[in-house]
Amino acid sequence: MQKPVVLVAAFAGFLMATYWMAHAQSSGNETAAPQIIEVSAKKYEFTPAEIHVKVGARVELRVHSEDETHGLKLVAFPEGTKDKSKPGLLFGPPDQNGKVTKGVDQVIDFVAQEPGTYDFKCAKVCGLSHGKMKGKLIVEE
Ligand SMILES: [Cu+2]
Repeated sequence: MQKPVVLVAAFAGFLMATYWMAHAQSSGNETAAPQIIEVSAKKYEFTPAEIHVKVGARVELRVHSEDETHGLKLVAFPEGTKDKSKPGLLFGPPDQNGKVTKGVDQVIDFVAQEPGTYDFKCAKVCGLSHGKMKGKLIVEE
């Protein structure tokens, strides 16, 4: 039963290489000051529910919860994309995307590399209408 382990290891290696390459490409943007966007979260909506940024912008979303713990999770690929080799959004610390810590504002840092519409949703099951708690990030040319 060696094979599955080898496959998993190979896949993990592939993911790390992909991540590293994606990151290497972004080094030109690292020094630019981020565009800070405050987002408030409460049952069951984000405000603003639609966020517009320009392509190439480095963005910092600061998600503050007004009632109980929520979290914002952004899809890295634009709606309708078939090419999953290069994410349209490049996250700084990727573990912050969708991370939820009670009582702590969430900060998500990314570079908007490709124009398109990116869905986001609540990352924590917060009640009956949790599934409806979502929004859109629109990256404009
Ligand atoms: Cu929720």
